[in-house]
Amino acid sequence: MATNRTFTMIKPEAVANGDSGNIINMIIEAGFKVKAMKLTTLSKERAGEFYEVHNERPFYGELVDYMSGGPVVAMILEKENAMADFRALIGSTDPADAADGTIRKAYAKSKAENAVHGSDSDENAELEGKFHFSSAEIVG
Ligand code: 3AN
Repeated sequence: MATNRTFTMIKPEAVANGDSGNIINMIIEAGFKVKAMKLTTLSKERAGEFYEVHNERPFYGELVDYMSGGPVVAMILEKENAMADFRALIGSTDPADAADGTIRKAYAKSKAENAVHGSDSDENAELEGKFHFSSAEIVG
C-alpha cells in the first residue's frame, strides 16, 4: 500500500543559488505539506552512507563530494500518493529530459547538479526520513 509520506533534499547547488524558497513554494503549491525541515551540511561519511545504494556506479565519488560540498534542505513531505506524485513533480534525473513544469526543468543544472532528491520507493522514503530526522523533529 502506498504511504502518504516521502523525503526530499534540495541539493547544494540549488541552495547556494538561492532557489530553496522557490522550490519549497512549488512543492507546497503542488499540494504537499511539510512535516519536517532542516538546513544541514552532510559530512562525506554521511553523504556516502545516504548514497550507499549507488556505491558501484561510476559517479559515486563525485556524488558524495558534491552532496557534502554545501548545505542541503532536507524535508519530509506529506500528500496522498506522496512518493510517486513527488517523483512526477521533480521530473527526470537529466534536466534535458525533464518535462515543463517540473522542479528539475526549472532549477537543475545537469544530471549531477539536479536541484532535488526524491525518494524512489515508499521503503526508501521511510529510511531516508529517519536518516535525517528523529521522531521528535517530525510534526504530527
Ligand atoms: P534520481 O535522483 O532521479 O532518483 P538516480 O537515483 O539515478 O536519480 O541518481 C541518484 C543521484 O545520482 C542523482 N540525483 C544525481 O545527483 C546523481 N547522478 C545520477 N546519474 C548521474 C550521472 N550520470 N552523472 C553524475 N551524477 C549522476
